[in-house]
Amino acid sequence: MATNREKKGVQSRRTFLRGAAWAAFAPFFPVPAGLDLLSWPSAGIPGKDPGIRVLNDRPLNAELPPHLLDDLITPASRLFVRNNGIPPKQVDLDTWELRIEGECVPNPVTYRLADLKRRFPQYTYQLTIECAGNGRAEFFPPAKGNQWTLGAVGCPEWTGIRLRDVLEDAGYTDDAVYIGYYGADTHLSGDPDKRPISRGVPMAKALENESLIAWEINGEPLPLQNGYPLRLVFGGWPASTSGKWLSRIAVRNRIHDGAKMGGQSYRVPCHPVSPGTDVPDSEMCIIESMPVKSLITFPRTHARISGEKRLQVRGKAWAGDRKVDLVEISIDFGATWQPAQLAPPANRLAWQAWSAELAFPDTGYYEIWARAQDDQGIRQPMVLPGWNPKGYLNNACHRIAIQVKS
Ligand SMILES: Nc1nc2c(c(=O)[nH]1)N[C@H]1C(S)=C(S)[C@@H](COP(=O)(O)O)O[C@H]1N2
Ligand SMILES: [Mo]
Repeated sequence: MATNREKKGVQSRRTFLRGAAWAAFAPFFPVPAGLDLLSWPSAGIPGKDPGIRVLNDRPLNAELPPHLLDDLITPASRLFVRNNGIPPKQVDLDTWELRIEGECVPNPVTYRLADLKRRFPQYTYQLTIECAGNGRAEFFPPAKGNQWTLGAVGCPEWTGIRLRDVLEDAGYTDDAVYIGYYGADTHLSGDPDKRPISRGVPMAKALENESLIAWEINGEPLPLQNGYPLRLVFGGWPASTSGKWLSRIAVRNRIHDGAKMGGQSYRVPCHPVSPGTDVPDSEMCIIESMPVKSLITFPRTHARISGEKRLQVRGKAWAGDRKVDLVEISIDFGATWQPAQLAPPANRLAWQAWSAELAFPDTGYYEIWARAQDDQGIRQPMVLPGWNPKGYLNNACHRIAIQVKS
């Protein structure tokens, strides 16, 4: 049975559909190219691309349209923003500290930023982070929360130190199960005792080579909205694990129980449910590695091509902890597929560039579909995958619309 809250959600979605807000759905339901309904309101977030689309301003949440994710290495200006609370107003690099503590740390240690930079070897990796709610807008019955379409994903180069090196330096006991982060952002309510979010990962993920405490994106300090001056980065896992404005890490002897670890947050039904099911918290399981997915980043949807009936399309593909083995393209609604050329990742957990030369049999309207497959043989679904109460893990194929003119 639908709760009142769910009914309200459905109602507001209906109102939404009646308005000009169809634009938000265009990436999923390509409309005839002659009708350009796709518009991404300009946002004006300092340091961000003017094409960024703001979903919410308190807390700030903003995504990029797929054609602005065309860079192999995502520029800081084109990295999405997902805030649960309010970022720190003032950051003083000289006094910023990171404390390592928790049940499994007998002697808690506090490091200054300068100590971290001086004492530990530095690494740079290109790592994909994607919000687990990316694609939420497509679920029906609708899921509450930011109505992300396709662009809450990015893959910049991150520079920092290994979380493992710092944990080993601090020392932890062998009953460690999980790490949990705490950031310097504040709860929307203003209550200093409440955390906007405090998540983490199991020790096995925490100790991987690519699990970083980072202070740079693409050789520049992190943008304020993306966690300046210090954040965690766990490539391939829900980006909610990559704690921003990092000030504390607890090494826990149980699954971390910070804000948004339990209930319905970043969790999906342990067993598949029919759309609209009210799932009790006890039946919800934590999301770990993200599923295989791809984007078409060139051309943008509604492009028109003329002259030769050929087109070079390109995009990105990623698969959580896994590698992508194959990307296939269809221009006939999935009836036939052709393999794309697929580049290897720059390193483990980086997205992979693909491109394909398409030849259209005729002029007219086409949809281009892209479908990736991971190294375990798992492909993206063409339609919306398993409905879940909070609308996570939508990895359906990306489709764009184009018009081929003579
Ligand atoms: N301290 C803190 N860390 C955080 C968040 C937050 O609100 N506060 N949001 C999380 C979520 S849900 C996501 S998807 C990513 C987004 O990272 P980005 O804003 O740099 O793209 O940060 C994660 N880390
Ligand atoms: Mo997220």
